[in-house]
Amino acid sequence: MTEQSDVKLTYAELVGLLEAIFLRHGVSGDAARVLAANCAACERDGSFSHGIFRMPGYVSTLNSGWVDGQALPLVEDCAPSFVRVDAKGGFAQPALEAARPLVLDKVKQNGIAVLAIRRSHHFSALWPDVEPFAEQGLVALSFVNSMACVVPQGGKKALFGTNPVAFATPRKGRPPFVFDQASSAIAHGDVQIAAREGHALKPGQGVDRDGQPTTDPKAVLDGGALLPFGGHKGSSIALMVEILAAALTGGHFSWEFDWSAHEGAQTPFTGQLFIIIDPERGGNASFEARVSQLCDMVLEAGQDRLPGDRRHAIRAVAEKDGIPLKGETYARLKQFAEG
Ligand code: NDP
Ligand code: PYC
Repeated sequence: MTEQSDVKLTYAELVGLLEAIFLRHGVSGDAARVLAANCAACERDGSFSHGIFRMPGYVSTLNSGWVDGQALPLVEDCAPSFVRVDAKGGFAQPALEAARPLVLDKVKQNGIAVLAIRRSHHFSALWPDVEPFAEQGLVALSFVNSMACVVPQGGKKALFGTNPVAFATPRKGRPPFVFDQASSAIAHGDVQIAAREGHALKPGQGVDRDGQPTTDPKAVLDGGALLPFGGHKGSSIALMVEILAAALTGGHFSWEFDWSAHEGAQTPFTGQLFIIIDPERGGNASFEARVSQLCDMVLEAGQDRLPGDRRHAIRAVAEKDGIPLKGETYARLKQFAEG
């Protein structure tokens, strides 16, 4: 195999390579392990806008001093069903890991827990944050705000982040049902990919720096903005995410942080909220079977596929054949890891 030929890595091999990159760029051992697993899972599952495509952004952000890779999250037990975490300028996923045992304990005791993370950087997909809860039989919702690049419906000024919402629930006989979607018409990562690969956006996804509709991803990235999905409805969901992920947690709104002194910084410095529910407390012993039945009905009613089906199909192939990487991408990752 030459450096330029395409390669296939196992999930464990990709995690190891990404972990080495995080460690080499100043991330603590615990955080490097969590971030590497998260990013490798995105690549394995075909979440390409948040897989290894993001590694140069992680590296340039760490080099810029904008994020603290060594941050030790402070977990506070503040009410029977409420956990707060100050991520102290570090990444959100290690903050979630630090809080997980207390959150699970509260769900067990009380049937529900809220986890509010503030002063955190989230640069990934949300499904890896919620899916593990559903694998443990719990229902999980999460909200994160990002950087101001979305104009409210009918507005001119980018105010909201791309603000995704993710939902996960167990279902009988199948992997959890999970959806994970931005509240913008397209994720910022996909605009970057379209610009790199020379694809046009769909009409209704973005505006240029003069507020005029455009399908040119470069015009969106060069002073333009994205639109919410579904007009005023997506705009309200983006607003709700700002309230839950920032106002409620004590994190920054998407327009509030200033990273201009940190050249190369790309990770939004905001907040994240989780709501975790034990469905058994609903008193319906057949909850998981009911979810499965509903999913079947959606397909029977004519929907092509369910959210998560594409990811699981790509995951199954990757688990059998390995995770494919372009040779030049692999070489670049090795360079990040080894210098
Ligand atoms: P998509 O529009 O690609 O997909 C959204 C959801 O819909 C997924 O669960 C997907 O399942 C499902 N889906 C897609 N197409 C269909 C279909 N035809 N039928 C049924 N279900 C379908 O995602 P977005 O572009 O909105 O977001 C991409 C990623 O970007 C997300 O993971 C999000 O978390 C991330 N993001 C992160 C941000 C951050 O601040 N950290 C900010 C914004 C976005 P499947 O995966 O199986 O295709
Ligand atoms: O794809 O919109 C996005 C995004 C923002 C922050 C991380 N991903």
